Amino acid sequence: MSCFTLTHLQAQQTISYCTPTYNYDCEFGSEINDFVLSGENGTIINDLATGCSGGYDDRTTSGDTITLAQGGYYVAKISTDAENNDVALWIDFDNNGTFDETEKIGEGALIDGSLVDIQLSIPESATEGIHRMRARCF
Ligand SMILES: [Ca+2]
Repeated sequence: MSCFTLTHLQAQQTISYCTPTYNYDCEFGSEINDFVLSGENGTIINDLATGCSGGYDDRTTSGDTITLAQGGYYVAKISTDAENNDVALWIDFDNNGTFDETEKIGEGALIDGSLVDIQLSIPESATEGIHRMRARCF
């Protein structure tokens, strides 16, 4: 099993990613507050109590990178401050700057203030390299 390095982070500075717009930003606590994901070789994203910064929060400056394996299954622990929210995650495997439906790696429901396990699945066909991940509440 080969691995690739994933980042929601510093990689791909030359790729321009869209900034999502929101109907509700911080008004109902509809942000991702905590995000924890453990990958291969002890890599981890441990992004806690990030709060709300107007909807979209660019975490690429945090420097966290994580290594995930092709065909691997992982569990992200995610919290929101909204009463309930769904969350979905994507990885831009082809580095084309868009998060396509075929690049969705997981989705689930969040509950106010609780860390919830969200199952993630990395396709066997995932392209090796450095990629950006996006998590979004909706
Ligand atoms: Ca893409």
